[in-house]
Amino acid sequence: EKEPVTVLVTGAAGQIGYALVPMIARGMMLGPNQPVILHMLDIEPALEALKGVKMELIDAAFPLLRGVVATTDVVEACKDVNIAVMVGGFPRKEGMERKDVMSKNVSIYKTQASALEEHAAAYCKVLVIANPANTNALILKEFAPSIPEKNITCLTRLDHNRALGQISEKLNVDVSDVKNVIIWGNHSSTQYPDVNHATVATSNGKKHVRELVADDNWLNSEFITTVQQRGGAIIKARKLSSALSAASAACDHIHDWVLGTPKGTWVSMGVYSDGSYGIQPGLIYSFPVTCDKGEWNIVQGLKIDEFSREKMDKTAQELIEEKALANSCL
Ligand code: NAX
Repeated sequence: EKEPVTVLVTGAAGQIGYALVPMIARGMMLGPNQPVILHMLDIEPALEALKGVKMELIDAAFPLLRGVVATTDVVEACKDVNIAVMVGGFPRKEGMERKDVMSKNVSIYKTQASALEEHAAAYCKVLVIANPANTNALILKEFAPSIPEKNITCLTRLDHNRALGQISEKLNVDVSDVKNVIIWGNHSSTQYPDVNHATVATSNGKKHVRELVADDNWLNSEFITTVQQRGGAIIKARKLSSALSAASAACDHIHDWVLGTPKGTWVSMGVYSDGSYGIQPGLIYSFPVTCDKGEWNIVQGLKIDEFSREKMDKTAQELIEEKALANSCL
């Protein structure tokens, strides 16, 4: 039998955490034959709730779950972890300045980066979900220099999946037949959901989404804003932010990273920019990637038209500004 993989979930007493930990324990992140040990970290005010989540995990008798740690001690939480899913952070509250929120998150991500740096297993893979996700990941990278930069990523798979969902609804096709949308840039409302390379598998072979959706106007405006603002629409409807879809996307992200993307398919991940597509190196920017043997690679050579270029640069600009703001908080 396989050795268990240790997965850290920070902010595990929160809403995404509550949806995510059972998915991990069921094998949705690492596959149905991979035993897991869960490390759950939260802060003191949430400790009782966190203990409740641990009780429920025990009560669910998940066959793959080989151990659960519920703690407020960041060192204990990070000990020997192979995969770290960073969901905990400081949320923006009404009336708070952007700089104040950034400053709180910079300080959280500095501390947690150092703990991962010292205590995680070698080659630990990190996924940052907490907002501002791209910039939190960048801070984590700066303060965990021994973790390879290729191992530090942020979540834009939810946005990617939302884009697949919108196309599937529009064309009334199975979502699994829609492939190769792209989310470029920041996990924020400046992200650019791009369908120029997206396809749908049909009984007559593979067709381009642009060919099937006759309405260019919808693709160039409503589709983009719907995906960009989907998070807000969920809050309006649920009075709470996305949780099950975020948890599911987190599983997809790690699943594909570790186990590989299917041939001919790419996914979107926030990764450390190497200058591909003219995006300034040193940002965590969402690109189309394929994964193989536990490594992602940016899909190269896609044609970028003027419409896309402008949107890709605009979201990069926002990340440059966020990076400057984060640096001013150090
Ligand atoms: P919740 O407020 O329900 O949960 C957050 C949890 O983090 C709480 O239990 C809190 O006590 C804990 N926490 C706070 N500071 C911590 C620290 N220093 N160490 C450990 N735990 C800490 O939020 P939830 O709805 O679960 O969302 C979590 C984060 O995901 C938020 O930052 C949110 O903005 C972000 N999101 C990111 C998405 C993405 O696609 N990248 C989509 C969903 C989500 O909005």
